[in-house]
Amino acid sequence: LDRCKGLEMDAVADNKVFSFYKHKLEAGYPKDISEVFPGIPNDLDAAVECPHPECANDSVIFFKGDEIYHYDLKSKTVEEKEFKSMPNCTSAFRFMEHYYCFHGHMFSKFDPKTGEVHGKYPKEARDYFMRCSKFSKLKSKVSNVWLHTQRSSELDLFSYVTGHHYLRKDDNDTLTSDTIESDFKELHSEVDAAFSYENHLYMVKNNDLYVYRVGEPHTHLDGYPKPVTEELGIEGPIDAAFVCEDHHIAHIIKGNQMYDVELKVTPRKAGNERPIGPFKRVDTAMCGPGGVKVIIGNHFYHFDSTKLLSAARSLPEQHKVSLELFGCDH
Ligand SMILES: *[C@@H]1O[C@H](CO)[C@@H](O)[C@H](O)[C@H]1NC(C)=O
Ligand SMILES: *[C@@H]1O[C@H](CO)[C@@H](O)[C@H](O)[C@H]1NC(C)=O
Ligand SMILES: CC(=O)N[C@H]1CO[C@H](CO)[C@@H](O)[C@@H]1O
Repeated sequence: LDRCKGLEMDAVADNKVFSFYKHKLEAGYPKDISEVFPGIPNDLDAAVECPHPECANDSVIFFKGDEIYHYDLKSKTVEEKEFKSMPNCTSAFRFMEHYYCFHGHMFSKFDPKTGEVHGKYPKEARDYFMRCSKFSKLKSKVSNVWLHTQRSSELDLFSYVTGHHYLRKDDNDTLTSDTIESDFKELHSEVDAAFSYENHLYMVKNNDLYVYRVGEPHTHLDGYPKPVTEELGIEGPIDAAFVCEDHHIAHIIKGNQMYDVELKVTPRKAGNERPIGPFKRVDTAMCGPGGVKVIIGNHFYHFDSTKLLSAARSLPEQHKVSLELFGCDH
């Protein structure tokens, strides 16, 4: 187990601490744990650094069985804590200011101050920490993308559906994969179109509309599915649907036409029919702070607004989904 700081790394094994600078063991090391980290026991399972302000003071968190020790690097004091909901960690890891405890091939994300685990954990590590291998396995054509309109950061929080799987990019770039079946039981498999509005996911499959309240887990609303014709005022199936930031309009693409549906109006009806610029059809589309992305196969095209999309006469620059939406290098 180790703790890194720039070019410096501390490793702990049995009862010894090894300190490396630029990959070379520093003079005087290894030293006893009791000398470098007084109050910390031998034979530890895991350690992770926790700098201020993520922990109250610059600290190292040590794990041994179900005991957890916060070691304050400056005052050299030890505080023993009980992290009740946390399993025993065999390894611990800090990434993008988030803390992960691994136990076997499962992991849990925890709050370093309290040890609380929020959300659906433990999760399968292999599904989360191997992003591009996962992506290439799911190379089949994208059928759907939806964006959460209630975003907590400028990052696009979106889900990307291929066949029976969907990939989700959220929480500061974490890429996760699940089956539609596991998280959206009522749907069984892929949907034609999906959009998110006021913390609900609207999924369209043929002429049925399914609505889920966003959460862990997502909950399917009673009374659904209902006919798309009644709920959105347009005949299914449709190809894509999206809501742009701060608007109450669902933009619906069907064939080579685009429609607007005012979500606050009842009964809802599809109006403002217009062409989708240079495209004959699309697989899906999404809208975020930067504008609209139209996705066809593994490529996407960007437009600053729906207006510019429908007015476009020629294809804009083509972008790769894997490279530019998922940060893979292939
Ligand atoms: C942080 O450091 C200050 C000063 O050394 C100390 O008084 C305080 O108790 C420490 N806080 C924690 C949570 O260890
Ligand atoms: C966690 O560690 C404690 C010892 O600190 C041990 O008694 C317990 O069995 C461990 N739990 C698991 C699930 O391994
Ligand atoms: C969704 C999420 O976890 N957002 C966090 C991303 O990281 C910033 C700073 O690192 C946090 O402030 C956000 O809460």
